[in-house]
Amino acid sequence: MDLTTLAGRIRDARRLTILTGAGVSAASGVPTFRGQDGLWRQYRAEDLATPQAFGRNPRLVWEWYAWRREKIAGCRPNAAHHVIAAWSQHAGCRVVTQNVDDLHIRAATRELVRIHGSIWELSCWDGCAQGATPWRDERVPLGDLPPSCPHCGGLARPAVVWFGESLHPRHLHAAMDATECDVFLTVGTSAIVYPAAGLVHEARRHGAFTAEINLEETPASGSVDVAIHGGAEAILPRIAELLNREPSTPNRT
Ligand code: BJW
Repeated sequence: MDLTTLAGRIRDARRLTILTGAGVSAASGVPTFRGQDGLWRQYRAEDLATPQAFGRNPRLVWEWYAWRREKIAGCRPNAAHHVIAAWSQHAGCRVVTQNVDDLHIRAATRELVRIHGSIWELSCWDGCAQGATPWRDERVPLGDLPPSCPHCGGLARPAVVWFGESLHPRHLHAAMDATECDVFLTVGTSAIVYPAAGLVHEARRHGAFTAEINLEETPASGSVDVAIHGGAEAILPRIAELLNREPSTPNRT
């Protein structure tokens, strides 16, 4: 029943926004942050994804990122990425992801905002002017750790957003803008990391129909119009199938 309701809302929506988190890539084999597979050695993500952790021990943090890059390099987009990519071809659909794995890009998603950056990009930790603009480095393995900035020879960092760091204003603006929509779908995120976790509430304030797809309850579950429990890689294709049964779906201009 919930799936049919949600499919109907998506079909009628002129503006659809999808927020994704690590759960969307779980079926591709990318470890989530807070699941049982979220531990790397004895560290929690929260203890490594901070500027303080990097300042204390850049090599340790880089070893974690190098391990993740190797894992992600062997992963492919799953059915959830492909459904989202297909929907993104329609005008009015926007995708905001917290994921740094770039699997949405590999699935050819349009109108994508990567609010936490990309694990395949680096920037200068030492703050040189040229190295402030992230550069792409897809080498696996990455070579000597920690890597250096090609511009100043200083220390390079992953061009991702760590706890306590601000999102790029352009990304934050685009994400906030995307909360002005008819349907807001939050998929595979634990809904505890801000400002991303606040977007669904913002969308609701703007009058959007809100829905969550997750294996588990999250702090957002009680506030959304529809909370669907299940794997994104199974639920999204079922919604797509319901949409495809209609003659002219989705119905955005
Ligand atoms: C499935 C599934 C399947 C599994 N299908 N589902 C307001 C209130 C309180 C605190 C703050 C606040 N504003 C800011 C803060 C501080 C902080 C914060 O939010 N802390 C909270 C933990 C309390 N936020 C920040 O610091 C942010 N900066 C900021 O706001 O700047 C301004 C500011 C600065 C200082 C002070 C105040 C304001 C920056 C946040 C950056 C987060 N960075 C990371 C690392 C990115 C780089 C990297 O990848 O290494 O982003 S942390 C990590 O968490 C990563 C993720 O993108 C993010 C969210 O995780 P996600 O995607 O939800 O994954 P999981 O593992 O948590 O959940 C997976 C979910 O999937 C689960 O629910 C599963 O059930 C589900 N699932 N398989 C469907 N198959």
